[in-house]
Amino acid sequence: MSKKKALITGITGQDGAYLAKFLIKKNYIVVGGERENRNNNRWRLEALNIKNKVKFVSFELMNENIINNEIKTGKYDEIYNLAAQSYVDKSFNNPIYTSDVNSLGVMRLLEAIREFSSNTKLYQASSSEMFGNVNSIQHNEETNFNPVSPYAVSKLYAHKMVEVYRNAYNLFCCSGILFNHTSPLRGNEFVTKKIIIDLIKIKLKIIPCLFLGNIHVKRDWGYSADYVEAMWKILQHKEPEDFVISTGVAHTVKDFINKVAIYLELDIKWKGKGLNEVAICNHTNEEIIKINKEFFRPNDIDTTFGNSFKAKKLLKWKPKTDFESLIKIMCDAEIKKFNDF
Ligand code: NDP
Ligand code: GDR
Repeated sequence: MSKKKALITGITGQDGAYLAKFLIKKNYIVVGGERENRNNNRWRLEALNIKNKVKFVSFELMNENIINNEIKTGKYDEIYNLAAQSYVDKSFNNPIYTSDVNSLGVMRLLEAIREFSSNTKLYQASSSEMFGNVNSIQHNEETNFNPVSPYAVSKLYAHKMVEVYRNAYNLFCCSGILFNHTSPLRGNEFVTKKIIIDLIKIKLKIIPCLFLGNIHVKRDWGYSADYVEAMWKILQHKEPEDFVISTGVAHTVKDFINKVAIYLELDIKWKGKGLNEVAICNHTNEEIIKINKEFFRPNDIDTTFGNSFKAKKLLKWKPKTDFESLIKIMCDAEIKKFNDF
């Protein structure tokens, strides 16, 4: 049987790297779409030892010509659209750019598939952010959307367009509604990675303090390497459908900090409230975590966690890595980068 061929857009990002590794293991020909003129953007693929197993092509979600040419000539069995302006906080400062990339970019891709390659299956990276603040216990495929950021609205536009193209043109296009997932390959600005890096640096006395925004929000954190398997399974399902992918368990940012501190043997106690809340190191008596208004968002989601019953039932998918194991994997990977830890 001939090998399947997949295009991963956003291959240089966290999920792109893990998905590439997963598909290579499954014997796919993996083509990676990347933006031009980016420095050192293949480091994640190097870290997973797969850089030489991927064929790279130029890809920009804002460029219709590039997209049309690639879809016309690529003859892809599957496309995984992971490319996005993926930072929720940055979307408040750059709402137009975020919409152009995340919403219209997906339209360009859908149009190209409809016109030039209608047998190609498309996976779209939708987000739990689309649920926003809704009154439901655990969000599933039936939950209403109530997005509260430009990022979330841009993703919802794309999500709905995928549904429209599936129904109107009979295309095999689906969205995975993924809850927050992280890993050693996470971008450094996301809160999980930032906490681990800065607490290691505090322990090593490289920096005195970690500054954070709202540490009382609750998130459902999974492991990226587990979640890319769900992306693939969504495209192997007999019908094109959308699926919620999550662990089903929510923790506050503060829980995450406390677990990391224990793992790094940093003995901390909390004091104060609101903007005056601080964590003090019991060994040095110094304030090592402080709250900074700068890291609060104009709008944020208080609590969000998912129900992946449908994925469990129809895809036989469930997360393999729990919260504690995820923290261990991420801390161990980061500690390795500091010789004197
Ligand atoms: P990353 O931010 O790590 O990666 C984003 C990728 O998109 C990078 O490869 C980036 O390229 C690329 N990209 C950005 N802008 C463009 C553009 N204009 N044209 C082409 N490529 C572009 O994200 P993740 O890997 O964490 O997430 C993957 C996808 O899943 C994203 O769409 C994200 O919104 C979505 N998602 C992620 C979740 C998560 O918790 N990780 C949860 C739910 C959804 P470059 O290297 O050049 O910057
Ligand atoms: P998120 O991830 O917004 O969920 O988007 P992020 O790690 O940025 O924020 C999670 C929560 O932590 C709070 N927070 C802070 N966040 C950051 N980045 N920095 C801080 O200092 C800080 N302090 C508190 C945030 O307010 C937020 O509530 C990720 C991305 O991968 C999206 O692409 C994806 O769609 C969603 O997850 C699901």
